[in-house]
Amino acid sequence: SPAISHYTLILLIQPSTDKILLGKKLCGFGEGKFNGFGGKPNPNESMRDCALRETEEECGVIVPPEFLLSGGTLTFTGLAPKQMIVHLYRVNLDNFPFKVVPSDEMDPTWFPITSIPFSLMFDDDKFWLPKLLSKAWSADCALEGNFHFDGDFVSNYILTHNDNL
Ligand code: 6U4
Ligand code: NA
Ligand code: NA
Repeated sequence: SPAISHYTLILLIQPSTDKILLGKKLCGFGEGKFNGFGGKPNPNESMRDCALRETEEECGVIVPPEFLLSGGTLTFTGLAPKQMIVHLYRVNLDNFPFKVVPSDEMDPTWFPITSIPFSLMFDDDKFWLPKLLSKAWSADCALEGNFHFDGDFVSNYILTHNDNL
């Protein structure tokens, strides 16, 4: 069976302005795409600590741990030889003061929640992100998404995904 790599992905929402802070990836995997913040845990680092560290490193936002809400997991297969498990988190930025600082990895950009640039994001995002952003969402309705990519991951073609996100 393929190796499994774990990642974190953090969505920063500001309900008072109906906006989301996304980062334009300036290098590496998915360069040029808009995405949430996150990455791989360091050895012996918990997923939550990874999420807090990556958010600060990539956009300067220091999230108090109590405001990091678990949003479930997305599993990506078809990315031979490895399978990816992405641990989702949602943060409400109205709950604490913060400063946005661009990094070498990410150019942080605000978007209205009503006009998220899905055509400039990973193709799976349009399936699960609206559910994580909905007013009805709460930490006890964790998403469980399964996506299977066919062919070349750069062209990002989704063969199948589950419906019970
Ligand atoms: P390495 O692999 O050592 O460069 P790191 O720099 O920590 O790790 P990075 O920034 O490349 O990792 O992490 C990938 C980020 O992209 C994570 O936040 C997970 C996220 N991600 C990966 N596939 C995704 C997909 N299909 N849709 C999505 N986010 C994805 O929305
Ligand atoms: Na990263
Ligand atoms: Na990293």
